[in-house]
Amino acid sequence: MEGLPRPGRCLVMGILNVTPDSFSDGGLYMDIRCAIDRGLELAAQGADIVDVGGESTRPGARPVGLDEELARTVPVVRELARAGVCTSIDTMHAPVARANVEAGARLVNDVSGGLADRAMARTVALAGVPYVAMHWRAPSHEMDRHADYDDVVADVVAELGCRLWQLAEQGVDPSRVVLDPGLGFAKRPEHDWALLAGLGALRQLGYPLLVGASRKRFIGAALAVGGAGEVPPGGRDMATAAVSALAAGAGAFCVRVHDVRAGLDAVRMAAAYLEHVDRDRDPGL
Ligand code: PMM
Repeated sequence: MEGLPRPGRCLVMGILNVTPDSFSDGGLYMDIRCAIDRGLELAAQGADIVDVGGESTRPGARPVGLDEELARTVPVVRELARAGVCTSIDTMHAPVARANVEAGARLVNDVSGGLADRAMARTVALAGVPYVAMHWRAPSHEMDRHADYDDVVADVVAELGCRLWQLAEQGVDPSRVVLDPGLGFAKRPEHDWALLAGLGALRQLGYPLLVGASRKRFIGAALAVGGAGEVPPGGRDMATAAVSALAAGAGAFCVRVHDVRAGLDAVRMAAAYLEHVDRDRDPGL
């Protein structure tokens, strides 16, 4: 996609949460210098994009004010961009997206797909940068109450299709849109697995797909064996890499991960695998 690296394989987006309360790295990079160093480290480890976020979206999380979100993200994005790192801004708020694009962010990653802030579509259209529109139903503090689906894959395809239509109406260039099924957002583990297994159906929409599975609860739950409780977030990186390989093997355009080294190995394996797939025998790939 224009404006983003083109390594010839699924992209790896490294996660950098400048928040006190994200579910797995909250509080680690609240200091701006620590956050910048972490961003540089992710880039050195091979992240194609470093995704900077200043507001936690964990289930139950409360919103932060715009000033706080700006203060957490803009200095980090500016410094990383200055150092030549391709950065994205993870925000639901148009003013935060705008300020970070001005500071050098090359992509806007909006977990609400434009639903949380009606000014987002126009802002992205004017900025002319790639835009990740994720499937979203409700703010974090109430999203668990919205996890009802008839057929989660069909419902997510339909709801994203509706988003695409509205984004195009507001001037967002379709060639700059990346879609995301929104794993863990108003989804229970069985929904996350169905969406992962249904990436082929999502690809039918005709847009590149981003998959954000890293360390999420459905992975911790699947790792729990023999009645043991969920494996905590810090113990989910190898399993996340396996999921990244599955997603990239199913044609994902980008995976969003905490452990960049493992994620990069995973997408490289998927690329090697896909090179050997006989598309005449398996036209779905
Ligand atoms: N998940 C989180 C935050 N931002 N962005 C996209 N596009 N897709 C996701 O699945 C996603 C996201 C929440 O997780 P974090 O605490 O690891 O950032």
